[in-house]
Amino acid sequence: MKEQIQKVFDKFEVKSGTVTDVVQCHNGHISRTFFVTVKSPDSTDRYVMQEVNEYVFPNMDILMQNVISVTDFLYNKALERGDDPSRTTLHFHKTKDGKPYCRAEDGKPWRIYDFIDGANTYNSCPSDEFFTEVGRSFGSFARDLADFDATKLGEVIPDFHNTLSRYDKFIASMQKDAAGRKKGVKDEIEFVKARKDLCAKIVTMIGEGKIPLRVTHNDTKLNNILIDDRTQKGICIIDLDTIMPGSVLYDFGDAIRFGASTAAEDETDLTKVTMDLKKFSAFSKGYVGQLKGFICDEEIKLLPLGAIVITLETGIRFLTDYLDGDKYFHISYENHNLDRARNQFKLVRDMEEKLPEMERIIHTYMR
Ligand code: GN1
Ligand code: MG
Repeated sequence: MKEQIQKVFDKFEVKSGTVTDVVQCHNGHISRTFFVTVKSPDSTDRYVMQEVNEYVFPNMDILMQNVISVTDFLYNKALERGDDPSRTTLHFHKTKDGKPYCRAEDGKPWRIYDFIDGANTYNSCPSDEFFTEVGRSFGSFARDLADFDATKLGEVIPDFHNTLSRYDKFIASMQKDAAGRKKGVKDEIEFVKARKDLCAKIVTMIGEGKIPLRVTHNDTKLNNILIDDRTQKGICIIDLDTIMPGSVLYDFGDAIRFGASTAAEDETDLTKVTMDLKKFSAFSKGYVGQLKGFICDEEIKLLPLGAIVITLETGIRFLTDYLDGDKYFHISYENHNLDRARNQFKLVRDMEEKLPEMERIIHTYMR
């Protein structure tokens, strides 16, 4: 691996040196990410190198244009408020011929950015206060992007959080049954079909202009935020590939889906999978606290619905990929996508029961 990484590294306009250490990060389900240490005669530097998944992101030029225009924008925001942009914004390097990514010998696209020291990502929350801080960070990120010009953004994945179109794609995959797996997932198929109306709810409200489109992150998993080791504050939002016009309902919801679950996304003992209302409340406190006055009351009221719909959508996407033969998400074993789908559907059931309580909690933070 080191040799391959070195060859890719040498294509970039960075301080030259020898790759001495490569550690793969196994958080993401899409691209391959590596933490890379490079030694030169007078320093040791660390970078993050990523091989981007072109099945998911077929237009690398648009993808990187989006990422660079967002990071440039956030860099200036950080400067304006007196933050250190090298710790609060990702800094991507160009190739020696001035491009934001290069191609390795096998044709796969790679990019590189500076590693931010003294900070880490988390896959579960050590405390409720921690999750309030995560909510605050994602909320302030949404505020930062409020005046970003959406016309500068290409649509990297069309209909990314259009839950109804996700439903239609699922029906099409089910009918095609490419991997011959349909017969084994009858209950799951019924579960989804019974919720077609739920899939349409947010999309319809957006279409009717009842809730606005905003520039959103669209992948607000807990592990997409860097937390400073010393201060335990969220310092930098990462994984900017899906920044597009969207709804805050989905960003709020996705953070809850992942961070307020009492189990990992692929836990197979479903008795362990519930939505923790204390975690829900903790995140809402931070998120709504930042966005009150910035977004409409109507959007705030609908945040709990966002949590249910995005959890359903994510489960549908896992199940669709299972039916398609595991083409989209990385898997570690044969039924991984099915286990993930079942896990998400269990979470949907639990959230459906807890909806009145979620709404009550949100209400207390609106005042
Ligand atoms: C993918 O790459 P990662 O793991 O942050 C996916 C998200 C899903 C998530 C489910 C581009 O995110 O949409 O919610 O898996 N990203 C893309 O864990 O499809
Ligand atoms: Mg990620």
